[in-house]
Amino acid sequence: MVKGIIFDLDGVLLSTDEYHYQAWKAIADELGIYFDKTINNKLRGVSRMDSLDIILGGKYYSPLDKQRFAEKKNNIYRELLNDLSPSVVSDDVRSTLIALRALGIKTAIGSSSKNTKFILQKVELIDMFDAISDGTNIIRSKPDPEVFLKAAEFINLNPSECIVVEDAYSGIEAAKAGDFTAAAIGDAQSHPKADYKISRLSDLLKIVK
Ligand code: B16
Ligand code: MG
Repeated sequence: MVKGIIFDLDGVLLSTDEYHYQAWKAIADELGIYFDKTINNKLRGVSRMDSLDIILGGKYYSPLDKQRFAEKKNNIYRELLNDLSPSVVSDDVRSTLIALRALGIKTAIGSSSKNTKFILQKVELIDMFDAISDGTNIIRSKPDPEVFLKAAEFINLNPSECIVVEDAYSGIEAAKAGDFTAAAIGDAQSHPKADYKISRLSDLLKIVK
């Protein structure tokens, strides 16, 4: 029986994945490194520093330079986040969260992003979750299951009682490594380990009923 749902943020609840792409593209262009949406898909769910390593593809830069690039990327990203407002949350997302909570299902966030709480506040979604597990409370990012295991712990449920909703290959890997049921949306739909493939968040209501 499903007692809880753990949502990824970027690419699942919001289209902030597009902002991550634009910010990394600016950094890659500045460094003269080829970067496109296919490479960007490899960064989904992956921490900021690990994302930078993927973009740099083995090219050597000092730790200080890497720190500067990551900081610059985050500044560009935060600038783009200024556009966020409650109206960017789709009716499908908002109404699904309300419906799940009305069914007594616990809701949590499981995101690698250190900007999670800032974003949720900006779009006025923060009160829709019983717990938030994000980049600020983990050591290892996806595909390690830590962020989801913490989320389950925060809502006092076992992984077997929770569905993880993910748009990232790394997120599906993490969910399965943690013994969660995995629902894939967007890019993750082609992952062979996904237990469910959904095209919109409200499809979850058919799964839990
Ligand atoms: P930040 P998610 C992930 O969020 C993004 O998919 C990934 O592209 C990003 O690098 C990571 O968060 C860290 O984000 O730089 O904001 O701390 O998909 O797990 O919600
Ligand atoms: Mg994501």
